[in-house]
Amino acid sequence: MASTNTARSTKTTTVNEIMDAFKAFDIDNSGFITPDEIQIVMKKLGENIKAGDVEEMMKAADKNNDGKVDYKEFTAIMKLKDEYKSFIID
Ligand SMILES: [Ca+2]
Repeated sequence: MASTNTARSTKTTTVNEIMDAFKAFDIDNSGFITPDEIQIVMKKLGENIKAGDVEEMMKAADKNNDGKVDYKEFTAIMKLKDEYKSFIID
């Protein structure tokens, strides 16, 4: 009888969690997160975020400089910034 090698890895951030967070930010369902959406969602979460903070987040996330954060860029920032994740998921 062959034994199957089932190596299980526990990821800190699952794809589903990232997808949920992305959808939470992507208010108009455009597939992109805009600075406006970041500001709205942060306010909803009770974060008193300033325009400068949004700018900082955009700078960090927007790798191709199109002024929007796509899912790929969002995934990268989520994996990088675990502290963002903790208050998004809460
Ligand atoms: Ca972008």
